[in-house]
Amino acid sequence: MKRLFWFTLVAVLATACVNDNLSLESVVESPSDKIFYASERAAKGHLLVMLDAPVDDLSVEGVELSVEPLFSGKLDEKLEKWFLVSFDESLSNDVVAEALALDSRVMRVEYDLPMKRVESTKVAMPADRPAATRAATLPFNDPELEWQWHYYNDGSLDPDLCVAGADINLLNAWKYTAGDNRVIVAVCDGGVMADHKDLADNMWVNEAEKNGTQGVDDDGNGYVDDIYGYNFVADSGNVTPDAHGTHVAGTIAAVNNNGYAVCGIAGGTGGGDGVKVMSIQIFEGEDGCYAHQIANGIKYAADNGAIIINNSWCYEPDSYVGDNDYEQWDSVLKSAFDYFKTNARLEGAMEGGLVVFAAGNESFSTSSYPAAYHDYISVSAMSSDFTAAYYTNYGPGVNVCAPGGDAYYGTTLCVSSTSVQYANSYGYEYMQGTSMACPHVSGCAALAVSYALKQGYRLTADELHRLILTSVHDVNQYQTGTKQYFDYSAGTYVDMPLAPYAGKLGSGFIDAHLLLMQMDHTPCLYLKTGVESLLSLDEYFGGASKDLNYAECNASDDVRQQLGIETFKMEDGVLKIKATKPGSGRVSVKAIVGGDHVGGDSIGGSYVEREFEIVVRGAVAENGGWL
Ligand SMILES: [Ca+2]
Ligand SMILES: [Ca+2]
Repeated sequence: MKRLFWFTLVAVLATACVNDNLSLESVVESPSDKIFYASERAAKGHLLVMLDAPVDDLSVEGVELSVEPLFSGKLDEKLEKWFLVSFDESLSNDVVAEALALDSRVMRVEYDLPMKRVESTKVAMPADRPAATRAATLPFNDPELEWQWHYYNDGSLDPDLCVAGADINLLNAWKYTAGDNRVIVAVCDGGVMADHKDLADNMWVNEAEKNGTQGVDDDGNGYVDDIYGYNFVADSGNVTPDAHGTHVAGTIAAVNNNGYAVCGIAGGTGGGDGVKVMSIQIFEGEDGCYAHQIANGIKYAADNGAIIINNSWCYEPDSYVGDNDYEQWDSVLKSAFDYFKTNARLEGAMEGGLVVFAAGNESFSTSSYPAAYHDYISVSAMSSDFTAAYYTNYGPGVNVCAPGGDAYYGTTLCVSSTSVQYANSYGYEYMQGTSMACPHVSGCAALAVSYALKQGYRLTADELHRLILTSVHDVNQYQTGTKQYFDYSAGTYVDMPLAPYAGKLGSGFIDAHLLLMQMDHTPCLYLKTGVESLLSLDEYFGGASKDLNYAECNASDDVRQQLGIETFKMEDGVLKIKATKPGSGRVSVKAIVGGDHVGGDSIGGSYVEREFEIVVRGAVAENGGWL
């Protein structure tokens, strides 16, 4: 089905004769204009109805209706208008919908559609693999970190298929923060395995429920036994572990520095300081939630403290032609996201909620919806060499790119993260997909909010959205030539031209370190390891370089040592710098404005000092979009 069927808009023109001399034409809305998402796939026995005011006498002749509010707890003016209208499952949705639409108090009738999972591919663990020999000193002791090229890629894991810098630059970001346990990220996906050895410490825990009475809503939030989140498929506090949801959760917040398995982007330093994952379970085995259940999950996330929501699901492809279309339909899901965007907050750090989506894995030339909607971030996927992953959706609606892995490059060049842990399993595994790229962006967002807490910054969700889309490097220059993948329908390897992806993977690939530096308003200067660079700093001093005298540049002994700095001086108005070790560090440059000296007997200028973050990466292509 290319497009969800909906009733044809029929504007009925009615002519009313007001008096003999005057006739007025008015456009009367047809009842069927109020009906949305009519589909055979919709849930039977209920419809989602928006009423302009609560009524107790909604009726359809010959049908027993039950009408109850669709949302509970705190409501905004839109959510309070939504009702779940139930009737016998043997009745036709169409007949009931059309009868309801005749009631003038009914504003909309929505069929309750099942949502589609953004399928991601699990890739078998390699039986044996050579030891990773990455040169960087890793800050945490988790054994899998060496293999998590998507966090830090120096090109060494595979000389042909890994390119240094195709990562989220996480090691440099971790120098500033690795998380804060006040930040809660909702994972709207299959259930997260809450007792996983590498996740348990970073699960959001509803303490009142954990220490409460089974079968009782101890905290009065409307949900019984919701300890780690809620299972919206089964309407139960029993969140059932799912490999996909657990993998996504691990990328955001697997426990760092516990000597076990993998690292998470905002998983802390091992001291209980990782961000927290809340499981909004919307898939269970083959079963998925309907729209009204997901909508309640989104509201639950906001009401219970989450400020970022990571989504790996979508409407059927091609459901919408654009944002106006999405807004016009004004679905129960959009109402819930509007609520999340407005009501989610973290006291002292962030106002509003950030919505992050996987762009989809159909190799379509547009993002799926709701991902594509401009209020949400839609994430495309790249491989370990910067090229578009063969499955990624691209083009209009896609906002930013992140590593998602590529099975045709080999198992170990997929994304490594936690998975459902059985008695003899590793507890982690490799997967590929935009579902894996998406939590890289949510994880970076969680780091940003953690950094805001640390620095005393206050963010709005819109500011964070903007910061994320601009904390990127160019990915387009790598979309040339072809790469290979296996086409199952054709039964053969095919060449995939990369040019169609240029300019269509979003603003660029996300850089966690750059995101934090942007929050500090600290410019980053990118250097290639072992190469002497000459950098003009004019733009950072107001562009008046000719009138500036650079007095001095400063780097601490620590920074000089960490980066192996061999040259670092101002010469002829430019910074001459050479560093021999990958990493990052803060330096400062002082200039004199309005003279060649400051103070003294003759008229002089004044000092202007600026800090810069030096970022040294290995084997980056010349002018590889870094400088
Ligand atoms: Ca509860
Ligand atoms: Ca770990």
